Amino acid sequence: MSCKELLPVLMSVVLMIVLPACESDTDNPLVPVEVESITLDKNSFTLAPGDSVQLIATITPAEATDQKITWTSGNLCIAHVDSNGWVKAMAKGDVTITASARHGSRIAIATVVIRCVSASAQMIKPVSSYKLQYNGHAYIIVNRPSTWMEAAQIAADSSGYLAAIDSETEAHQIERAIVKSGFAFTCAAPDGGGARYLWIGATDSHQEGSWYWSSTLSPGVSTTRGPCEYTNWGINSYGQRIEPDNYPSPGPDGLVDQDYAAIALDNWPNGKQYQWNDLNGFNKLAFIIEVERQ
Ligand SMILES: [Ca+2]
Ligand SMILES: [Ca+2]
Repeated sequence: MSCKELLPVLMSVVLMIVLPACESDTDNPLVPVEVESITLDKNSFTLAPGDSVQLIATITPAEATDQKITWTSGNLCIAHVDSNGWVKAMAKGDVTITASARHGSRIAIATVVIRCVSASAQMIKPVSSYKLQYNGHAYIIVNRPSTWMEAAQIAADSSGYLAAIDSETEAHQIERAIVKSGFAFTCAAPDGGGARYLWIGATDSHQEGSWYWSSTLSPGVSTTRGPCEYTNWGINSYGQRIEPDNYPSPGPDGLVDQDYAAIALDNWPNGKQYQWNDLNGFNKLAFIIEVERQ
């Protein structure tokens, strides 16, 4: 066989050796497969406050090496989302939930509308509330066990907000309303020394340690009224102010901060009756609504 005849034979032998090696590269687990896109099973949906739904994210291609998905809520006051895509509606409003992959370079967004379609929209029964008028405002003591978010929603549905206490005089009027209501309150907070409490409108859920009065005067609109200039946080028997202490306590998905204020009806280790404590917002407590009369 001449050199000319031998060349094609040699070429085919070389290709037979090289080609399988090239093909095997695509299956090599050491070569990363990049995420091209991420999609959600729902792009928009409606929930009632307190309801939950799971979003399912799909990464393309399915064999992408980095399968990590990060979930974020555009407004934690309106909805929370956990690491598995479970969305929990907290209060009325519109919010976007974002699933991101490939370190945030690929995202998918769902719009969630939260509105009252459940029992939380029902009007307060007179039997469970007591109203006191003071300085052009009405204070309504509602003896219905509710989370802080549920209480804030009921306050908004009543054209008011959870009580915002701006002075010692106003604090005393509220104490008077609590006493005159005659209710036998039974709702205690395990993370508040086991004392009984009523929710008021102060929260530091926007920024830890920065306490604001919440305001939900208009349905679907959640804003703040301003920083808490007057406060009445608990003082222990040694005269030390321990509260607000942001003591972590169990929530539905693990430990949560204490981001919502309540008035104590009993003494507790860090304070006395009618002083304030920051509590886990998932406690089911009675509450005080303030309504401005025009
Ligand atoms: Ca806090
Ligand atoms: Ca506390």
